[in-house]
This record gives sequence, structure tokens and C-alpha cells, in this order.
Amino acid sequence: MHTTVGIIGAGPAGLLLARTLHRAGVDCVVLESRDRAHVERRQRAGVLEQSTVDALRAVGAAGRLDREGLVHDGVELRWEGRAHRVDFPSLANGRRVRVYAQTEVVKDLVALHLADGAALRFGAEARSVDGADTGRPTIRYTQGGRDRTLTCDYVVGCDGFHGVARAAFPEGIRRTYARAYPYAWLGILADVAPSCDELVYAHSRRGFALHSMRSPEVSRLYLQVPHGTDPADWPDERIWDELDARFARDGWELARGPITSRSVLPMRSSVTEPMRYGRVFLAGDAAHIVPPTGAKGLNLAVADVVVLGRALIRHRTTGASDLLDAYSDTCLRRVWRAEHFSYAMTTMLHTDPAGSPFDTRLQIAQLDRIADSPHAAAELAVNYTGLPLP
Ligand code: FAS
Ligand code: PHB
Repeated sequence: MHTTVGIIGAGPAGLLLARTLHRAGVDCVVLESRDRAHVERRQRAGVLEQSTVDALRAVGAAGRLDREGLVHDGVELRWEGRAHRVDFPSLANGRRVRVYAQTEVVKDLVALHLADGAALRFGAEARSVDGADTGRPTIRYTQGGRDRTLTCDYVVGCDGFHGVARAAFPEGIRRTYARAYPYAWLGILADVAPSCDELVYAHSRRGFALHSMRSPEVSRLYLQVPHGTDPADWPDERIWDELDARFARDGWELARGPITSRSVLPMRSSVTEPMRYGRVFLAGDAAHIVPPTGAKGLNLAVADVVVLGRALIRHRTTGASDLLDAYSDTCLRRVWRAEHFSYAMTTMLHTDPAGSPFDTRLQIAQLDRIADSPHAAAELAVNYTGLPLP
């Protein structure tokens, strides 16, 4: 079988790219190793930048998002008994964010793509990408117990951190920059109304905590835990007691409710350069990973495929390859900005087990600075709400 663009992975990156190309009449096939139910229920990100909302609107995939998404004009920081709200519109040229779960973005894109009769194959696991430096890169995959091949004009690896597309780049070409963090996140979903109208990021000497939400009835919360934590060691009572301690603030109470899901998420930063080799491209988590403290992961994936979709369509319709040739450099500038912001938010708010009291005082000084200086607060607001797309 042959297609113009072979896409590996039906996460936000692969699905948005496929919908963009399909609507422009560019033939593409998406190969997804898991089944539809798994892909649609995988709990991940929750905050969409304005640019992400605009990108989903541009492909007709923002109907439910516009109806159900929660518009947020700020976030609250808490530390040492202090609380400070960072206002987005006044500090970031009117920009704001939308709270709408990644699971819902994926459901919306899958439904639209299947309704269009587009080629989206579940249970199709890519094993390798060969011929990246030829005019006919080939994806070898298995589906229904059979080995198959898909020859392409271009291949885009949207297959996440553990995908296979990166391996198509020769060792001598691929450079990976990475940092691991000495902690992880325990994330929960709870059937209880959020105890705050906007997200609360809490620094505490016991560790970081984040209060987010999914709807007026469902809360999404995270707490910093040691590497290798087993979620089974954290029964509901222990989770709520620890969150209480970390969010503690006079006159504020954390509502409790049944926890319906819990999972541990490792924290890492990673960038693979370049994001293109020959006719194989990387987009989203396949190319870069950020710790979720800055709510950048999903939004970076969207930004990559907006740039790549524009470049592929231009090449197919005019023959010009200028945007394709600039893809990697164009995306990496934004990726590294987001990597730094995510690193800065993470190290400012988390308690390093090997850290000293001096480190804690530096974190408190950083947080005090954001509360006291509109310039420091604006830097956070501009990065959190996202830079305009290239
Ligand atoms: P994804 O990883 O979403 O999608 C890759 C797809 O490729 C998957 O469906 C996978 O099944 C498929 N695949 C992999 N190998 C394949 C193969 N060989 N053949 C075929 N298919 C293959 N970001 C935030 O901003 N906030 C958060 O709170 C947050 N929480 C996260 C929690 C977890 C557990 C993880 C892993 C990530 C989290 N992220 C968060 C980041 C996350 O949102 C990613 O940035 C986002 O999913 C990136 O989208 P994609 O690049 O499409 O990759
Ligand atoms: C979420 O709602 O899942 C979420 C929000 C903000 C973050 C990370 C996760 O920084």
C-alpha cells in the first residue's frame, strides 16, 4: 500500500496532522498501535493555549471545546502561607487558556476523522521506518497478526516518547538532550467539584501539589512523589491528607470525593535534534518531552503539526520545499523556549530530595519576586498562555 504521508501515532499530534492534511486533499494514513478505547481514555494534559484552540477551530474540531471548555484568566501560586494570582489578559496581551482534557481533544479528532472516512488504523503497530534518506520511506508494521508495509512520500513520527520513528535517524545524525528529575507526579481524578475556580500551583516543604479540573463536577489533582512510587501505596485518605497539608491556606478548604483514577507520571525533559532526517519528520512527544508543570506538552505537539501541516501542503500544492526545509529549526526555537519555561516552573515549585535549605530560600525568593514584580509575573503569564505560533 502507498500513501503520500504515513503518520505513526494517533495522539493529538498525529490526529491533528491527519485532519489538516485530509482537509487539504493530501492523502495520508495514520497507524496507531493501541485500540480506540485506549487512546481515548488515556488521562493526560488539561490546559490548552489559545494557539491550540485556534488550531483545532481551523480544522473544524473545536465545536465541543467551545461549548464545554473552561476559559481561565489566571492561575494561583501558593507558598509559605502566601497566595498570589497571576492574571493572564492584563500581563499577556489579552491571552488566556482553556481547560479541556486531552482525552476530549482526542475523542473529537478521532470521531471527525472516522466520519470523513479517512484512513485511521487502530491495532497497527509500526515496527520500523526504513529508507528515510530515499524518495520512498517505508513503514513496516503489524496489524491483525500480519506483517505489512506502507510505502510513503513522507513519514511523520507522532509516536511519542517510546515510539520507533526516532530510530530512523542514524546515530551520527541524531542528538538527544535530556534531564531527569528526582521526583514524579501522582495524578488523580476525583468525583468532586473543584475547590478553586482556577488552577492552584502550590510549593510546600512537603512537596509540590497542583489543583486542576476537568469540569464543574470533576477535579484533577497532582502531588509530587518520589521516583518509583507505586500508586497502590496511596489510598484515598492518604492522598487527601497530603494534598490538604500542601495546599494549606487560612480560610480555604479542599473538598474531598471518591478518587476514580490514580497514576504516577515520571518527570523528564528531552529534545531530539534535528526533527527531520530526509523524508522522515518527528512531531510532538516523539521529538521532545517537558515536565508537565508548565502545561506545555500537548501544546508543543499541536504547534509542531501546525507548522508541518502548512509545510507539507505547500510542498504538495506548489512544489516549494522551503517550509519543509525550515521545519526543524522553526519548531526547535519554540521547543527550547517551552523546555526552559517547563524546567523553570518545575525547579521553582518542587522540593528536591537532595536540595538544601539554601535551595528552598531561592525558590521562595523566586515566588516572592513574581508576586512583587509585574515584569516577573508577565514572564510567567506570557509563557504559560503560549507564544503565538510561528
Ligand atoms: P502521544 O504520546 O499522546 O501519542 C503517541 C501515540 O503513538 C500513542 O497513541 C501511541 O499509542 C502511539 N504509538 C506509539 N508507538 C507506536 C508504534 N510503534 N506504532 C503505532 N503507534 C504507536 N502534558 C501536559 O501538558 N499536561 C499534563 O498533565 C500531561 N500529563 C501527561 C501524563 C502522561 C502519563 C504522559 C505520558 C504525558 C503527559 N503530558 C502532559 C504530555 C502529553 O500531553 C503529551 O505532550 C501529548 O500526549 C503529546 O502528544 P503526541 O505527541 O501526539 O504523543
Ligand atoms: C491538567 O489539568 O492535567 C494539568 C494542568 C496544568 C498542568 C499540568 C496538568 O501544568
